[in-house]
Amino acid sequence: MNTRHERISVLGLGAMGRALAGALIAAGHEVTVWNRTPGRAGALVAQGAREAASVAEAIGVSEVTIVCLLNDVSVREALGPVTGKLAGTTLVNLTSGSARQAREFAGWMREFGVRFLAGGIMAVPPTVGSEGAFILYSGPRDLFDRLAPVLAPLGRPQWAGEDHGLAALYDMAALSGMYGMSAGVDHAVALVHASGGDVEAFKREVLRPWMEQMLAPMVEGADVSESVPEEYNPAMQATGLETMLLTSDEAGVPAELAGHLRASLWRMRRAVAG
Ligand code: FVH
Repeated sequence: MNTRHERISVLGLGAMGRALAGALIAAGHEVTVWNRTPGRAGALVAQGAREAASVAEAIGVSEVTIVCLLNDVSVREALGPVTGKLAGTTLVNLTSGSARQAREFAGWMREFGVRFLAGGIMAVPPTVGSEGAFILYSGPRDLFDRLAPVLAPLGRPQWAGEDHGLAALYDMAALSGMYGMSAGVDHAVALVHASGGDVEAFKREVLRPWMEQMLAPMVEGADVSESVPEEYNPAMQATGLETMLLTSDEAGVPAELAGHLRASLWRMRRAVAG
């Protein structure tokens, strides 16, 4: 995808905002940055960014403004005082939020005549702009089509639909999947560590090959039904999960780290009962 060069402002210079601004500068865009707390723009300015003294200034100088703050509340706090300057602007909000928050925010932007895309970043700061990175966008398709080449340096742009809540919904759902796996692998390592095992060897020789083997079938097999396929007998799985919890208790691993096992046990017991 060819990158078209534009004037782009980035509001928010946390770890993610800095990564986004850096990728846009590297792609040749004319980037203006703003952060609530001054003093975080130094490295970006050295790379060619311009630092705005206020949100209004940042929005005023660019064709597109990307917002990447902590949460929905912080975005409303930052934009609330400048709504009078928003008419006719184009805004992309990459701040994480819920689907309802995204829809309500889109309604708020509509009131002020803003062309608006909501987004969900499927990357972490070091992977922004890398091959596997992608960003979900929802909102008007024509706006997505216009901005996709401009935003491509951040990660592959992927349209989720006209409903502004969809990018947030898919983002939060995908993160839930990731945190579930993260909880599982952290617990696995805690278990081996607490029992005196060789954690690095376990990771390399057991955990990683096992996770790699199971990733695709796990995602394919994910569903919302209460039944479990015959080859994965739910009574057998419930017994296995009870044994994993027993092993965890025996090793003295905090019960809070095994919440994912209790979630699966709950599901298997329901399948057995149903
Ligand atoms: N970092 C990551 O791995 C994830 C990957 C997926 C997407 N998330 C989301 O990106 C948003 C920003 O995350 P971040 O990593 O940049 O977060 P921080 O480094 O904590 O920086 C937070 C920035 O937000 C500013 N801020 C906070 N409250 C306000 C406010 N009321 N008004 C204006 N700005 C505010 C903060 O400014 P300051 O504290 O430096 O003044 C930072 O710029 C986030 O939604 C992730 O879920 C990142």
